[in-house]
Amino acid sequence: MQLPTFADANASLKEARYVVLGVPFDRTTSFRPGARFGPDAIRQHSWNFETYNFETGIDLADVPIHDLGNTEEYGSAEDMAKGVREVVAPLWEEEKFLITFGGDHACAAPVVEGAPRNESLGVLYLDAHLDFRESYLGDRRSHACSARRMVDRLGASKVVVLGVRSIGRDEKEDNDKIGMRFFSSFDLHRDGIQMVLSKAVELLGTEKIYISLDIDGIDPAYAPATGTPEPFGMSPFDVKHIIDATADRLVGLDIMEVSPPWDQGNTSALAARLAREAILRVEAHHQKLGPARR
Ligand SMILES: [Mn+2]
Repeated sequence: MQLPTFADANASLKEARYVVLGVPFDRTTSFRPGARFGPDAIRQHSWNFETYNFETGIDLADVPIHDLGNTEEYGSAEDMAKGVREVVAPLWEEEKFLITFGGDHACAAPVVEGAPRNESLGVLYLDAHLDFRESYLGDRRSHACSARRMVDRLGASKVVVLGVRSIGRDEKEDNDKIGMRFFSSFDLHRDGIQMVLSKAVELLGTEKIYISLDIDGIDPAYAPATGTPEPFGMSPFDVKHIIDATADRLVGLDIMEVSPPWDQGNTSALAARLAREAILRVEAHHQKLGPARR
């Protein structure tokens, strides 16, 4: 059987404005493995939705999307990071909107590292965990270190974490010195997503925003199929709002840690729907500007 592509990915790479990439790598998962199967499960579920979207008036069948397929398999996280950087660097150069499906969250840092260094780029990092360890289980490329690697690359002021509710003492102490900003899911529940997001975007102050979504940032009631589920999470509506409200400056998105062996389908469906939401909202912004401006 031919593996499914992402739904409505009918354009060639050259024509495409949106490019889907899978990284089937989960060797740094620390609890329940399986995220390596995430990319194909998300693709499969992407076919479950209407191509037409009533909120934006856009039909995804008319939007130039290309599915690059999956990267090769890698033996180590360091090899994975090198491989992913090589795949994504030319896509960043060509200003493609990159949608990357993991894989464990280790797969996200090299996507950001592949971006040109002169970009005014900020990351909204949506996660139950701070992922701020210098190294975890002897691996600097562990999924528990991804936000730290992005801070290494962009600087502490260019990454803001949303939805966090689990922080180790060592990463807390490190971050007290380094100063990456974060808003807990408790802040979000108390103040509302609109207020927290506008603060986060103001703190970043960048022309461009990249969203890195660990699906465990969303509550396990909505997204149970993940490696390290953590109660008290964000709602799918919160994440939809984050995507919708940043679409005018969004340049890419990854969705990591969907683990199909634990899924009854709802987690993959949510991931696929959020990826489609990002394409729809960014495309709606693009069409408003007109084809001459991007
Ligand atoms: Mn996480």
